[in-house]
Amino acid sequence: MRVLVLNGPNLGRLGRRQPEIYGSTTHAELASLCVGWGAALGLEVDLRQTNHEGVLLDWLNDAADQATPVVLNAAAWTHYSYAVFDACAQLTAPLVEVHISDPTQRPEVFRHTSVVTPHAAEVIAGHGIDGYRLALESVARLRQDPTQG
Ligand code: CA2
Repeated sequence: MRVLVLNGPNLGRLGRRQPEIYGSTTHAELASLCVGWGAALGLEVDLRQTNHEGVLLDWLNDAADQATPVVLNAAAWTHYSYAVFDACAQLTAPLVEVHISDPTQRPEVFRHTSVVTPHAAEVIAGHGIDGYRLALESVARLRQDPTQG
């Protein structure tokens, strides 16, 4: 089964800035970790990152049309993009929301709201890069028992 892992704005800078919040793993390293974690679960991972909201919307629309499960870290768009909210609402296969930090525990109040959560079968936050492994496990679990979403 194919799974889209979609990363939003600035996540391409992983490992280069703010390691105290986001760790020292680069985005390229994250991509290869996800491919390996996915393979071990029988999932074919297609990991992408964009700084352009319309590009993310196109990917989400394609996932909706093809009933592809999505692991989504919409980064800052999580907190205010009603376009991302509407695109997530159209998804037909499981959506798992992931964050490296736990936005609900951070001091900026704007991070305490998520437009993704209402559509997510599961939210994984605050586990660092390992959260992506947990999210892929969640997709694999949901594939076996979609009622547990
Ligand atoms: O914790 C997360 O995964 C976030 O989605 C990351 C977003 C932030 O806006 C959310 O509140 C929580 C920010 C992504 C920026 O990523 C960077 C990575 C390395 C260096 C600088 C930024």
